[in-house]
Amino acid sequence: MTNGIATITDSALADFSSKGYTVLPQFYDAASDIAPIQEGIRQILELTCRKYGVDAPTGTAVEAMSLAYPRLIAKNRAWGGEIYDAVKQIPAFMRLVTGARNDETFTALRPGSIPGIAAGGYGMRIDNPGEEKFRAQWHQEFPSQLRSVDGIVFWTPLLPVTADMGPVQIAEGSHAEGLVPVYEDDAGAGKTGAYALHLDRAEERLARYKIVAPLTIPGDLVLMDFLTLHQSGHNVSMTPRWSIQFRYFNFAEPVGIRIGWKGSFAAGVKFADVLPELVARREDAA
Ligand SMILES: O=C(O)CCC(=O)C(=O)O
Ligand SMILES: [Fe+2]
Repeated sequence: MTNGIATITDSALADFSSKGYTVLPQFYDAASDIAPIQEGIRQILELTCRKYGVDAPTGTAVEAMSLAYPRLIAKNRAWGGEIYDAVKQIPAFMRLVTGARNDETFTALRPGSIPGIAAGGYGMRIDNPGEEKFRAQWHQEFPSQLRSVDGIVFWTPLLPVTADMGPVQIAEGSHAEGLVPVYEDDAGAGKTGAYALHLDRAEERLARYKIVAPLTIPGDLVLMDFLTLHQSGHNVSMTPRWSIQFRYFNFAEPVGIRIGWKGSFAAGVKFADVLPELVARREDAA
């Protein structure tokens, strides 16, 4: 342990700095930290199924997330958006996001930093089988979140993630690329905002790194550097992949100070207006 704070081991610190990510098994307590969030989701799904007259099992959180949610969106995809917006307002979720251990961990990974929680940078993903529109393709977190270059993504699952559920793919060590320019293209899938951003010369860059896709269970925490290349896998299972993500950043980082810690898409800001140097010229983009 470092500095007597029991949040992260020296080997995890070294891992994070060389690979641009690390997995902390059971960082959170599945029963006391995660189960109350799952129960909040269950209650919201129960209320929503009742409201729309959808007959689906919501007796347990696992049933609600894995059976009721797909049944609901099979009737009307927009009802899924209602759930997506609702669940991030569950008090137990906000308690997880704001827990002191998160800022202690951030400070251990970014010595001398002043941690901030990226506004609009916290929520839950529901990665549905076969759905491309909201799949996050290869990206660095910085252009879609801004705030500070040395931010860190906190990612933790709400259901056990199996290989066929398309776990997040991470290009190990790819934070070494530094800031990669991006261009916009909807990829023919109606993608908008951060989902429409493409990395400049993605294939050429990705070829340099090993791709890993850690399998995790509730309680496990994946931490990713804001510069690490990562993407959503393809969910080819029958079950939506439910997960939590939030971002911490560093108020003391010079670029963050220069841009006034501005946010990106979720804050209604066009990143190109904040950091024009990050925009790739289309003809350069392979
Ligand atoms: O969960 C995913 O599929 C993508 C996650 C991601 O890009 C993030 O948490 O920043
Ligand atoms: Fe991301």
